[in-house]
Amino acid sequence: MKKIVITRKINPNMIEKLKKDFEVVVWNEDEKPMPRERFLEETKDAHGVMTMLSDKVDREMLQNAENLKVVANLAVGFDNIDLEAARAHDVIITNTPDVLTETTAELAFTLMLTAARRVLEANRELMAGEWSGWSPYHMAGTDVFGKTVGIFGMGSIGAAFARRLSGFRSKVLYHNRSRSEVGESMGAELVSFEDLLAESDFVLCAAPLTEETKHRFDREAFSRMKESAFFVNIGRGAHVVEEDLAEAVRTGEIKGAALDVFENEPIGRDHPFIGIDNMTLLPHIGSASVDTRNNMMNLCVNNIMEVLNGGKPITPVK
Ligand code: 8YV
Repeated sequence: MKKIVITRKINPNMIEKLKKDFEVVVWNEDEKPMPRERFLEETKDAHGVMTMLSDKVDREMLQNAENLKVVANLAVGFDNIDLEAARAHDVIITNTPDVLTETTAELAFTLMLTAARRVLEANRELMAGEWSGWSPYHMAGTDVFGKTVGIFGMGSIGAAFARRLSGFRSKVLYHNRSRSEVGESMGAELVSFEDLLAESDFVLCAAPLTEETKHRFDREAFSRMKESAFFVNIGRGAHVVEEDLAEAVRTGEIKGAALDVFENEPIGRDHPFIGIDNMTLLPHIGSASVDTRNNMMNLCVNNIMEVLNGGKPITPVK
């Protein structure tokens, strides 16, 4: 029987489905990743693996896993995977595009509105019993309606975000490696990175992490943004030089930031962002709706089954 390793607790129905034809090993601790040693040990004789962002599929792992045919990553991003090494070892890599697009765009919108309207600050005040009364500027925030929004990375999530913005009559700018037809069909205008920063009231980072985009949002980038602007990130934490962002928000160089992703996750109380006002921070929940997570898992399972049964992967990473 071919062996499949799953590195987190997933929907039991999907495990049952796999168990009909395969030997399945599941790491059952919910929030803790499978330790590296165990990952290497279990994948040594595995034919298929379902991985999460926290599992490094690198040269060492691929060399060690002699029978491996397919790695299904439970994410649209695949910066945890060495694609070149996978190619060299003839291992197919799949991801979960499309099924998480709308859910992640919703979270990006939630972050933007939450930061703009000071929702967390207002909630904290009320919960602490410190709401002393109404006054004209009490918790007055920033409108999103009619503002200029810049999208860095006009992939499917960027485009789903731009579609939502049409209801807010926003001017939409974008910066991308290439022109995006779908983005432009929604009225978004391609601009340079510098113009995106200088003209936007809200900058959304929705790009995949590459060598080119790593640490692109640094001190200089934040200094180009308006003092009244917000930075929103649902891409990857490593797009940002986190110390520079902390400094920019702390000193009022930009108005605020709303982030779902961090360079080294999970972050703890000692992270430079903790305790800064105007920081809206979420624990990487962009695609975390029950329906979407089930759809992502299902797609991973189907990708593994297709490949191990001699078929073609449904959503291979190219
Ligand atoms: C994943 C994500 O849930 O899809 C991505 O790239 O960042 C999230 O949707 C997370 O990475 C767990 O693997």
